[in-house]
Order: sequence, then structure tokens, then C-alpha cells
Amino acid sequence: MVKITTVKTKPYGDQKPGTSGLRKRVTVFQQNQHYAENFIQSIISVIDPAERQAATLVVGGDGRFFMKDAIQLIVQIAAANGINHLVIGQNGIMSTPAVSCVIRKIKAVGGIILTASHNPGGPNGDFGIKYNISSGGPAPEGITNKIFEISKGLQEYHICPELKVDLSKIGKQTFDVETFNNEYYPIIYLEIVDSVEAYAEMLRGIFDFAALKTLLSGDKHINVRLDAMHGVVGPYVKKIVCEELGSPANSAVNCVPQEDFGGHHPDPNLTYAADLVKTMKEGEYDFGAAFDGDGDRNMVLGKHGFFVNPSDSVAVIAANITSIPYFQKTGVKGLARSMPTSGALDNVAKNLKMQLFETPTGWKFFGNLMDAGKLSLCGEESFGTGSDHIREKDGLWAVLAWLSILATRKQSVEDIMKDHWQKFGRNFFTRYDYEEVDSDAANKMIKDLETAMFDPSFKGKKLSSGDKTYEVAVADNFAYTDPVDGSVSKNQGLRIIFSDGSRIIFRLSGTGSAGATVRLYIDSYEKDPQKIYQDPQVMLAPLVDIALKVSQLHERTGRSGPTSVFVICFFFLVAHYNAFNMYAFHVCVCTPTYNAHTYL
Ligand code: G16
Repeated sequence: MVKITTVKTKPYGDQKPGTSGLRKRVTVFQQNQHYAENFIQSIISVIDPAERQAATLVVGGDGRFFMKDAIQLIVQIAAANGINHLVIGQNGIMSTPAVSCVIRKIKAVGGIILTASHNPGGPNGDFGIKYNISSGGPAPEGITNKIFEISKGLQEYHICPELKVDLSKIGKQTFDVETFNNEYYPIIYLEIVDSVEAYAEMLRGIFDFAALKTLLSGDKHINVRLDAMHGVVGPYVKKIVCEELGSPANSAVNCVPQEDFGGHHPDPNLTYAADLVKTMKEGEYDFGAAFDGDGDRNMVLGKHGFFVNPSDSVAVIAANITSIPYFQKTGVKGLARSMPTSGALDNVAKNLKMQLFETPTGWKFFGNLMDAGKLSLCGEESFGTGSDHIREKDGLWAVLAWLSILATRKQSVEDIMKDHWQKFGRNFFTRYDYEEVDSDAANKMIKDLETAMFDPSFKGKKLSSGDKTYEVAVADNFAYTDPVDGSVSKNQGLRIIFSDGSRIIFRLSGTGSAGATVRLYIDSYEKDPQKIYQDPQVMLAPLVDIALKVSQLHERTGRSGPTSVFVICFFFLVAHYNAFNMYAFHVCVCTPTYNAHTYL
């Protein structure tokens, strides 16, 4: 019989979930007394007490440092609060898309995911706790606000400190729990499940595995290279792509999840997946992909490292959607992208006469549209692609979607992309990140820019760089009214939209763990077939220049410029030296701690 203890605590004021859960440094969770316990109690408190006894909660994470400790706390606090049934991935491992899949499959009340996504791990890295609801998707703002309100007033939490679950053994473990508050929670069932199986089973029903097997291991197979970046997706890639679809063992690398992701940043972009980019450039592999820590993000590369911009990736999948059997069955109900994502998907939607939704950043905004049967396929510039098969973005799903297209079209990634641009035109797109800048300075910059943009004279203004001039057509702070429940989300990013459709967007990230991260996005459409192969840096340089001038971003944040350690950015800085000073150039090459990324 395990006892329930009520522990006195003091509330913290900073437990507001961001774009995707609460993300902080590990040290914040470890060193502040009851910090993790408070937040877990606040999550459990939003589950109606009347529902708890019949409810099942799914728990899993990306394997990062502190995950196993947090899972024990979740089990202990859930049990003390009357949640009788928990389903947990073996060794705590379960990718974010797999948690979403399992919640839906077993009709759980929700799930708790232990991840800080693509942020680094280890004792000095980041940790995160995220609550997903019964649809399988991240809790919407109404619920995250409630969690935050509870956390701000929390005076005590309930816990069964003696309850210890063995995470390694697949099967059921049961515990008797004492009576609490005159209620009786007799037995707690803890079920440790295979981390991959339910998810693999779901994918078998979505894709044509026989066709994928021929593509990956038939007589004329292609060679693929998948980099799990020591995150959670490794066991999924091994089981599904190697064992089941027959891709050779050397096609999957970094497949053992590690608490510190091997000391690397588990972020699938050109900077942090540099090893994959290098290998792909050598030309041995036809298709490459990398995943983030929790397996919901993906980056797709073609032979010789041909980079598929995530905004283009979802557009290509939309344009070739009949290559995926799932959509042949369900039809295509609608498409969606987050506001800063390039308009590449809009061009497909227009051409194929599909409805398109533009939502704020955050996968949670797609959920309502999917539940209402309005949305089938969506994507974000932040390397997220997915569909209504679950309610999270799904890295491995996106890779199998691309492989299905390759199997159908029998073309290279590069040729598919180029054909796409010929048909639909090309959106040149880039994003600059300024991480860990001073929060006050970042907030003030955004506020002052907004004031300037809201001046009546701003609309119609002509902004120039070199021989290019753009006329401001729209200047606003993006607000979204959910078409399903009418809820309104304001202040989702400053947009300057020009008369030719080009866009400059500024917003503060909601996923950083320290200071503020300013994101600058540039999107520019070109339909002239003669121009679509031009150097993206050249195409976007005038808009970058205008964005920096109009916002005074560098001056206001004390940063010297977008800095990066990867080659594309390096060439960019050399080619556009005038936009940056020599100091910025040195910082770029020498100081990788300034993590400004350029995705082109
Ligand atoms: C989360 C969200 C995404 C969002 C991304 C970046 O992804 O699920 O929808 O695009 O954060 O958000 P921000 O620009 O606010 O940092 P993940 O993979 O980090 O969970």
C-alpha cells in the first residue's frame, strides 16, 4: 500500500507554457524546490476530478537528461491525484508523434511529453514538459492558460513518494494506493509499452509499405541516409525503415537516444545536421533526412545535399498527395501553414482549388481544424510537416511521404523540386534567429516597431534597398480567429506585406529557455521561370536590408548581425558584406554561441 502525502509548496510565477509546453534549463527544474512537482500538479489539476478514475494518461519523452526523474514524479503525482492508469513508453522513450498516436489509439484523457524538442540536452541543457489533450494534440491556449493560472496560486501538491515504476520492463505493474480525502483509489495500473509498435502499425495503414520496400531495398533501390541525431527517433527509424522496409543498417545513423544527444544540438537544419549535409554532398546517397530530439521535426535533403526548404516540403507533398494511400481514402479536406511559413503552399492550394488556412505559429492551432474535418495536411517553416493522422507534426511520416513521392514519380528530389517551382513559381524564404538576447531590449524593439508600423503614413510607404523598391500594402500584428471555436489569438507577429506579396515578419519565439529569441522571416515570390534558379541570397538581400533598417534590430539588441557557423550563411556574409560589418563577420566564424540561423 503506497501512501499519499500532501506537500506544502510556494507558487512560481514563470510556469507559463510557451509555443509548445514549459521549457527551461535543466537546472531550473532541478535546483528550484518543487519546481517540476508544481508544474506537474498544475497539469493534473486541469483534468476534471470526476474523470480521473476512468482516465488513462500517456507518458513518454525524448530520452533527454532528467526525463526519467520527471516520469517518476508524474507517476507519483498522477497516482496521488486519482489517475488510475498510465501508459508509458519503455525506458520512458516515446516520440512526440508516437505519444499523439497512442493517446488517440487508446482514447486516453491526454498525455505528458518530456521534451525540449530541438534544444540541447544534458545537465546544462534544456528540459521541457508538455501536456497534450485527448485529441492527441498539444493543449490549446485555453488549457495552457488554465495550467498557468493554477501554477501561480499553487500552495500544495499531492504525491505518492514511495511509488517507483520500473521503466525497463514491458508489461503491467499494479500498486495499491491508500484512501485520500475520503475517496478511494484502490489500484494504480502502470503499463510499460513498446515505444514503437503502435506508431509503426499506424504508418502501415497510411503508406504503401510494399512500394516503399521496393524503393528502399528492391533491385533498383535508392540509397538513403537518415540521421536521428541521438534523439528519440532512432529506434523508430531502425525498426521501420531498416528492419521492415529493408534499408541497409548503414542508412541510419546516430540511432541510440542519448541524454545529451551526444553533446550535439538535436536540431535538423543545415547548421546542426552539418555531418549529414557533408555526407550527402559526397553523392553516395540519393535521399537524406534528419530529425529533432523528440522526432516531430524533419529536414529533407536530395543527392549532393540539395536542400528542401520546409515551406517547400509541405507544398510538394500537397501537390503530390495522391502518392500517399491514406489521402486516397480520406480525400483532402484542406491545407494549412503557420503565418511566417512561406506562401509556397498557398500556390498549390490555389492551383488545386483547395482551402488554405493561415494560423499562428504553434502546432496546437492546427488541431481544431483537423478535429472539425477542415484540414488534412499542414506544415511550418520550422521544419514541421504533418497531417490529420495524428495531432502533432511527424518527422518520420514526412520522410515516408517524400519517399512515397519518389516511388511514384521515379525522379530525384532535386528534379521534383525544380518541376514544382516551374509549375507553381518559387517562394524564396529565409529566417534569422537572434537567440538569448536581452528580453527587455527585444520587447521594446518589437513595441517600437509596432508603433512605427501602425502610424497611418506607414501604409503606402516605399522602402528601398539598392535598385529595389517595395511599397507597403499591409502592416499589422497578426491576429487569428479560430474558425471552429471563434477563439482569438492576438499579437502573433508583426507583418509588413508589400504590394508584390513579399513579406517581412518579426516575432518573438515561444520556445527559448533563456532571454528572448527574435525571429526575422523573409518571404518573396517569383513566378518568372528565368529567375527561379537565381541565388536566394541575391534575391532576398534587399528585403533583409530593409528589414534590418526598419527594425534597427542590430542596434536595438546589441547584436552585430545574423551569425552562423554554417557554409551557406558564410557565403551570404561574404556576398553581402555591406549589410554587415567586419565585426559581425568575425563573430559569425568564431563564435558559435551566437546562434543565428539562415535557412535558404
Ligand atoms: C514548436 C511548435 C511549432 C513551432 C516551433 C517554433 O515546435 O510545435 O509549431 O513552429 O515550436 O516555435 P517558436 O518560433 O515560437 O520558437 P517544437 O518542435 O519546438 O516543439
